[in-house]
Amino acid sequence: MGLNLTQKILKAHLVEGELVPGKPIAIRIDQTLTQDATGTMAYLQFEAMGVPKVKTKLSVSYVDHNMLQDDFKNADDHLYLQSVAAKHGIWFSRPGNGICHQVHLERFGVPGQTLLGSDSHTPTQGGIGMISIGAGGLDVALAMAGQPFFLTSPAVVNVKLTGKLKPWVSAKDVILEVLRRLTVKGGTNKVIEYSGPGVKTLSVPERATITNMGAELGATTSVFPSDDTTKKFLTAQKRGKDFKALAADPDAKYEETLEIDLGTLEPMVAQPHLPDNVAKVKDLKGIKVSQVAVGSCTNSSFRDLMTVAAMLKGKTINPGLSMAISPGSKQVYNMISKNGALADIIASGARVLESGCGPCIGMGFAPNSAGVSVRSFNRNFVGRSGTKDAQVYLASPEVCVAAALTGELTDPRKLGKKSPKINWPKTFIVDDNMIIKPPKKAGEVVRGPNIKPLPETHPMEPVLSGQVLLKVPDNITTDHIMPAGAKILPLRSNIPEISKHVFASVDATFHDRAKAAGGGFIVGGQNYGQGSSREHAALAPMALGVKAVIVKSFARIHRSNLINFGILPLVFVNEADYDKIAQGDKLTIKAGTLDNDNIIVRNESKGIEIPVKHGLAPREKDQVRAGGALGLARQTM
Ligand code: MIC
Ligand code: SF4
Repeated sequence: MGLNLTQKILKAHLVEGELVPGKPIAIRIDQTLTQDATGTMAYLQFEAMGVPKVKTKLSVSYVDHNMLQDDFKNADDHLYLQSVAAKHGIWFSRPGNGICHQVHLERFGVPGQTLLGSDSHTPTQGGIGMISIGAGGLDVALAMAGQPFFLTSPAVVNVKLTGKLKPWVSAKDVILEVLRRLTVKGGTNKVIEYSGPGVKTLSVPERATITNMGAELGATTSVFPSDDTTKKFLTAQKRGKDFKALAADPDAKYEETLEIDLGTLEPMVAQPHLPDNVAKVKDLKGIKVSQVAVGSCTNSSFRDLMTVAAMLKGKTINPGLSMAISPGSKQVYNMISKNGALADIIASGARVLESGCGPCIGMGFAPNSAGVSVRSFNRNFVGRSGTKDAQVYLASPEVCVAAALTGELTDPRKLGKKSPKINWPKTFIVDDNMIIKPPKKAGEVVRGPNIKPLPETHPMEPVLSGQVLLKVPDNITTDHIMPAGAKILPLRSNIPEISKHVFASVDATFHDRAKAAGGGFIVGGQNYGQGSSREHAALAPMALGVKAVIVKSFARIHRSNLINFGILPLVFVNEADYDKIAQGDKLTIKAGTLDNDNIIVRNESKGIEIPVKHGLAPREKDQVRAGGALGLARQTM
């Protein structure tokens, strides 16, 4: 029987288990990436493992998230990251060089290899045929130390693309259509594999937009075949030697198949406040827009910014709004500046920001009160923009500029028959002057006062008791649990400080109540912990004494992060039992040694018993028992 592309790459990297969907497997990791907001913790953990040099083929540390530097904190983190990278054989992409996923695609991704990144949008590299997976920093640290990555063998969904996109419709509309059909939890433990004749009509950056935002499906990753288009892209990056043709066998089997005729798609948006709340732009009339932003790892490639420049050329941004642009990489920035496109953007009145994550993670350019912001980004969770009551719509660069010019949500097809045509250069401007190769001899690691030691972990107790500190509904994101943004992001390497902000936007009393109660439990609904890979959403609750989280279902990365930090992840056997626990109830959980997966939660306040399951693999049980993966890793290295 033929293999699909996912199976081929996983098979070539399999070190443990069988490729049967739902079964635990372990794979060898060729490359890792970190970014600064998750990287400090990842490298502190890597240092704690005592491994002198990384054991991967390539590890890269990027600085792209924390770039505001409104005091010493971010600058301290950057120096720590640069010095720790040099010491352990890690490449360092300096602040200003661009967003990790965009730069990695340009300079490092290799078809057929595996990549583990401490950022949920690591699957961007699926655009060139890599199996690239987002994970918590600790898992990435373990991969750098040469350990395999453990995951649930995924089911593979074939998205068969036919036809060709019509003018003004672009890659963002493709992934919005997939999100509309599968929803934000539809991809859990699945890989989304694209195939069909429509693939060759999409450029590499367009494919990368689609795989990037596959993260919003909760998918393990997404992947495209590596074909002539990939070869052209890599050759234009002067990396032709990294090319390898890859595709599924003609008789490959998939667990699910979905067909999308690209020619039938229309411009779409994800409405507030979830990426799967998708609607056609033409159906949304008269929505006044107060802000537009084009950038982020989803839509800030050369293709995207050239489209923006062509649409803005000779025009002025609507007086009712403000527009910002953040180029995905120094390469993109440099190219649009050399070919004059940047001048068209500047002349239109758009505000040009530096190359980095910027407004996508609330680092500046927050919308006005109750403002409507149309963004080419990938997440529109409540408050993520920095303004709690802002209404954020996610859209293609084309829809963004149409709004920027007209002042309201506008179908770009109204702007004319022909959409801008991009002239692709034969070669990109390749200049790696902002990437530091690991030196033979490195100096001391620099630790400023913002770098605090890792918090202590404690082995799990067989009986957990305490009160329900918080009860939350479905689809709670890591932005709810551990907000980011300009004020909180700089605290990422200081757990005692950052833990003061846990659940701050949901219940500002959470931190004080958790402290006063000496810890306790969290109860949640479906898809708890969706969104980012930030392990701080587990680390900080752990530091506040959270012992277990009981939910209807978990998002993949967050569940692993809870385990990594010794918090017991429990799932209701009967979802309706969610209603039998209230905030403030006292619970007793006899978890024992975790060998038995039929666990009873005794609700002491109501005098009832509720069955739950942990579903932990043997290795995960050891980790939870030990109070987290780091302690365990230290014992086994
Ligand atoms: C995000 O888009 O939410 C982030 C910020 O890139 C996170 C990582 C982080 O919180 O540092 C992610 O996607 O994993
Ligand atoms: Fe950065 Fe936004 Fe991409 Fe996260 S989603 S890596 S914050 S650009």
